[in-house]
Amino acid sequence: MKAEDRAPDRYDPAAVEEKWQRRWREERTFEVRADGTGEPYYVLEMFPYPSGRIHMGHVRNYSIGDVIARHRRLCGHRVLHPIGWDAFGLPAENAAIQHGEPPATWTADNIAHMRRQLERLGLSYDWSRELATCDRRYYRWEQHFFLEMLARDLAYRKRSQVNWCGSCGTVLANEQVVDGRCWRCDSVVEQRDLEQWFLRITAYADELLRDLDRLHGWPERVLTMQRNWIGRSVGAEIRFELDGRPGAIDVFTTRPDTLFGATFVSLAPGHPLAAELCHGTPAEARLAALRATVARGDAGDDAKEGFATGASCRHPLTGAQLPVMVANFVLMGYGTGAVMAVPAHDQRDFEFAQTCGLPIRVVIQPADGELDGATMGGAWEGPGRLVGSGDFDGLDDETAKERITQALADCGAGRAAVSYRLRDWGISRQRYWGAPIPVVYCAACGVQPVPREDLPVLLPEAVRLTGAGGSPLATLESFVETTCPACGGPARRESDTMDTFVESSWYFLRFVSPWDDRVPFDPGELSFWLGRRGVDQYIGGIEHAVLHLLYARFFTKVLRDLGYTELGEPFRNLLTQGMVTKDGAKMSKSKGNVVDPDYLIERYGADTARLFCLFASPPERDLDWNDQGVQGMSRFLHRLWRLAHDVAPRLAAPGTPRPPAPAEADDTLHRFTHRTIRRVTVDVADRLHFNTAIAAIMELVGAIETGAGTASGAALREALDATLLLIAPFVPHVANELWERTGHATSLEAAGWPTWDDAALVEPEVEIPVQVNGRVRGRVRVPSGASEADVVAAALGDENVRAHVEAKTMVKQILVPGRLLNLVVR
Ligand code: ANZ
Ligand code: ZN
Repeated sequence: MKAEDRAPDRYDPAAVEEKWQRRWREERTFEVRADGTGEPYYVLEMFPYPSGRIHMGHVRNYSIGDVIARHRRLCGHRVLHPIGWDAFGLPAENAAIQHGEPPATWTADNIAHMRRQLERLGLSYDWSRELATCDRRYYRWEQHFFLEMLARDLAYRKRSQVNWCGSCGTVLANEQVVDGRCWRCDSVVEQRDLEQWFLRITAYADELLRDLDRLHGWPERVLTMQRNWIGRSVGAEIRFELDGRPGAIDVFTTRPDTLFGATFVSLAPGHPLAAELCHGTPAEARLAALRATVARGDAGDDAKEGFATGASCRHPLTGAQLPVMVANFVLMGYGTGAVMAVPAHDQRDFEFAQTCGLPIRVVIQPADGELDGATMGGAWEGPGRLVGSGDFDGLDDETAKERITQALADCGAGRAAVSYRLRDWGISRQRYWGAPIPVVYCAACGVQPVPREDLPVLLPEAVRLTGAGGSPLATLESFVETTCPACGGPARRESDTMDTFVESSWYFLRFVSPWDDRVPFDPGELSFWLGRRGVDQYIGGIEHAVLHLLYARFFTKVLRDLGYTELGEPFRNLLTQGMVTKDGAKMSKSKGNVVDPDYLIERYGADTARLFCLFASPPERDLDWNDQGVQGMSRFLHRLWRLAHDVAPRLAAPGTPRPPAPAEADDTLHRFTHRTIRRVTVDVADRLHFNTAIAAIMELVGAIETGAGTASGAALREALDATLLLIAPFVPHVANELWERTGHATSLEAAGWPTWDDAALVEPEVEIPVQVNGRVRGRVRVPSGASEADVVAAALGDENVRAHVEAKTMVKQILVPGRLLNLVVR
């Protein structure tokens, strides 16, 4: 034993933790390659943004992942447990603007600090796979994938209305706008017209939706959020010819059954026809005004505003003349940007019709009602039978949907259609600290991809960041000026960078071979760790339910179709952990209620910090910070330490079998040990209920304390070894130390996860209620597995039972073994 390996006899978390962390580092304990024995298991926590310091949310997230990783290793799995840095993004750039420090330096410093913090938590990462997305070796492949997507029309450029956050000075994807505000800084988002790069996620809408049904290991809540976000609607597209001029308005509706109730048609303010129809008319000014309110995002949810264009169109089946309106609640980005308005059966249309004095026609009559357009107080959106609908009268709404759609198809005025809420993913960001988009613009040849051999397009480091609007790279002539790969003439580089969510969409794949510069994913490592399975367990916050988790699913499918993998879904099992709160509020800098993990580690040690995060609440629930709770965990580890040292002299040598005729104290402890092994195994392996697992181990510690004086050395050995093995995933440092100190020559890891003996779970005696004619008259204790005759004999030994059967005739005896005896008498 080396001198520094000898920690003092009092529990000193700092010394113990340093010793084991050094050993794991020196022995590269957690480095794995795709070879050797053991079934592969890939556990991953959502990688952090290197903001500077870790917070309690990280500690919780990574502790959960580490328990799973360490438990699986003990079970004999070959475990891949990597970590990296989601290193591009706005804060680095803002820090640079404020303090003049280059984003690359700021980021590298933060990573160094946070890496040290993670190491101090004793997390069992394979550090040889550490990656940072701002590393050219990483984003080079991202640029490569972008070009492949470009070649397959999965990436494209278009001018469109985009979400603009003025305070972040950049465009946001739809997923990054929450209730009309920026997901990062909470400012109100405006609409701007910009040329942007998009990834065609809508080409995968159907598959993204369909495959949700296969994700049995995902929380129902996340599946629902994704389903709603993709928002598949089945209905019809219907054509309304314009009246007195060429052209037509196509609408998307989910209610073709209400076609005869359409009394006007509404266009989105941004619809090209709206501008065309209003051009040169008094409506032109109103259109401009309405567009402005929509662009500012203050078109309130309740105010249905709009106006008549003056133009009209024709009902496709009746030929009736219907006015064409513009309405603020019709969105350009959904369906066709136009709706057929059915005020009697759509509440928005109802309100709009009332403000504009437009007719309301009832065409669906509910089973028990007599709706009347003149008197109804709101739209009837429910089911019913058709009225006022010509040949379709009397049909129920579901049948009518099909029939009317068919009738429209027959006359060429419509067809069945599916619409998605999901929009293509706008990935251009007018910011510096991101992966350059690898294209150039040539006046003669247009958009040209950068040749593969010229990748990566390096992000230049010497950029002056001022915070003034516009893409910072655009001001750097040495970056922008280039030559066209096609004609050799002068060309300009794209100066926008990619959304950082692109990096996090595929990092879990790159972990299989982050060192490889020839291919993005080493085939052997890839098929071993991911194959068609995907990450076995992914852990992260619910806030990514649509953003990151949807993008990652999309990228996975694209990379599969590009031939890089065989994987259809990235994450087999997903655990969304709750927040860390203090006094009921989310821990956050702005609330000033942050507990610093460093303080916790210094004061109590990493094992205590981990144990608290895992014990105080089940992983999916919020965890409320509690000083007493932390102290309680610390006291428990001190208690465990003392107990191990107290019983150490009495322990039998490791592996000593139980004596053939054990004393009762031995048997009790033996049974308790095996019951605990089973409880903890079920909680950890199947349910991820770490809090109840820890509670069970605590009870076992209590049982060892009770049995310490009476149980044999073999029983104590069995119980203590099991305790240390079961608790090792939670508090690996102290568990390994005590393992070593209690006479084990081989490592705790080598011992493996304990298994229970079913025979030991059998209670030696059971209590059985005894019924006489169906009413409980007594209880007897009998050896478990006792025969019916024995149980009946015991029952008749009970005074009360005997009083109820005496002088009667026994008709029947029914024994439910181990549970109940029923005596039927007459
Ligand atoms: C006529 C109708 C009658 C409608 C009725 C509803 C009830 P989901 O379920 O979200 O897909 N709609 C279509 N495009 C729209 C747009 N760009 N902006 C705002 N509203 C739009 O909703 C589809 C329904 O929303 C469509 O069906 C259409 O109104 C409206 F009794 O058409 B409906
Ligand atoms: Zn050119």
